[in-house]
Amino acid sequence: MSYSGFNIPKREDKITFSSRKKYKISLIVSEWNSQITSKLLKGAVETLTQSGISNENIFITKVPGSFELIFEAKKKSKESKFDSIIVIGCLIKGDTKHFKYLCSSISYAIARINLKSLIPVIFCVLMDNNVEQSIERSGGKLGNKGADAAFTSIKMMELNN
Ligand code: DLZ
Repeated sequence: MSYSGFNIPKREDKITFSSRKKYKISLIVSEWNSQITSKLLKGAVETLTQSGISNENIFITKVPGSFELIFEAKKKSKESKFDSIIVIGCLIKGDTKHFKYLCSSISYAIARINLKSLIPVIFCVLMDNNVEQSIERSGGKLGNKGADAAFTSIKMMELNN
């Protein structure tokens, strides 16, 4: 597997594992390119539950496209119900200028939400040149970025605790 830059945590002890039962996580998922986002979601949920997060503390909200991740993340970050949020989307370059503006506005907006929010908002939005690249990053040769985002959210919740 190619190096993705992500540090996969080693096996955790029982105490670390059980201390995570209390964490509540919001997963906001774009339905655009759902053949990819559903795999990212699966990778995130499996990693969270395998790392000690309870199934009943994982809250999934679907939005139509990645642009709508912004509004939903803003709303959820103010609810004081969650310990972290993961936004999941997949932008694939097309023939119009949508890709360029969606990529920059979504990353900028999620960064701005993080500046104000008291809980971390983890960015799991693929921005690929073609669907093959997205397949590689959603459970293919380059791993599953949903799983990476889940590990990141756990690390950030533990830092923020
Ligand atoms: C319009 C659009 C386009 C062209 N491409 C994508 C994409 O690759 N991935 C994605 O998640 N969403 C795309 N969208 C939809 C926008 O995110 C948004 O849903 C609409 O512009 C409505 O606000």
